[in-house]
Amino acid sequence: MRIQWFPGHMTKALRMMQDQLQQVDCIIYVLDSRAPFSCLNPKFDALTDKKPVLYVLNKCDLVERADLEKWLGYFAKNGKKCIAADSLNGKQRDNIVNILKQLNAAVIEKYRLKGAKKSVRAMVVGVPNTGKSTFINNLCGSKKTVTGNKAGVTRGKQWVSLADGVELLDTPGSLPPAFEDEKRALHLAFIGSVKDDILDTEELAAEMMAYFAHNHTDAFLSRYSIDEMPHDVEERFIAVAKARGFMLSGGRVDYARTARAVIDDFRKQKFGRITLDQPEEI
Ligand SMILES: Nc1nc2c(ncn2[C@@H]2O[C@H](COP(=O)(O)OP(=O)(O)O)[C@@H](O)[C@H]2O)c(=O)[nH]1
Ligand SMILES: [Mg+2]
Repeated sequence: MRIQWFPGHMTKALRMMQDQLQQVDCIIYVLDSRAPFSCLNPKFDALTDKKPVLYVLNKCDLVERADLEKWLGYFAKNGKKCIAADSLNGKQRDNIVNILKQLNAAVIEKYRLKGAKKSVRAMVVGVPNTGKSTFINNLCGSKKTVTGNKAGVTRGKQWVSLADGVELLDTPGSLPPAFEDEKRALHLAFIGSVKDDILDTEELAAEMMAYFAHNHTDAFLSRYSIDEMPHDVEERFIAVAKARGFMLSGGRVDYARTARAVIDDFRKQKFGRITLDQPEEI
């Protein structure tokens, strides 16, 4: 399945981030814990090469602790500052403010010597739907930015001030203009970082079921009370349609509803806590 989604507003967003780079002291790079590697956008390298970076494995509530630990270890091993976050329920504000202050100690000292009362400014970046706006709202303790469980909710730029001398800049998510690795593109589509409207739902569901033929197979089978994973795509659709009551008259499958159900089940964690990317695969 070829996935490409790089609308004009993403080019604009990247340009805006580049323009704002002079104004910020550091970058907060928000990744989805379910697919941290796929969430790394080479287009952000121009930003992360120039400023200190805090990687945030957001939505950590959606994955197993052991998988999360593996990713935290991976970043630490590569000398990168990385933390896990649950932006819906986490109380992470003080910790993150501290980390940002450590990360920016040199710049804070520079401001202090100059006698300037300046906040530390962080630009929050990431591919769509990783929870950038929710993360910021969580830190602020109020809904300062617009959020939504689909790609492309945040438009334009939004500065938000934290009380403790830290300011955050929310940005719209941006994907790579093209994917060299189809697997990464698929994982982003699975987690809702690619706008669903541009995806062929049935094809996406077929890819998802192919994923389950090799990973977390038992979770898939038990969700739909299937004994054994069918070998071909058609049989898989039929099995799920039967389980969910999506068979039409004459024994035909309602492909659209069946596909939608599989995708929604994945996004609602009905197959459990799944980490799609593994550090050892990099
Ligand atoms: N389970 C869970 N959901 C989250 C978390 N952070 C954000 N979300 C959800 O992810 C979706 C996208 O969030 P949003 O902040 O709009 O993402 P953005 O596009 O990166 O700004 C929303 O439905 C949020 O409720 C988290 O830590 N855990
Ligand atoms: Mg947003």
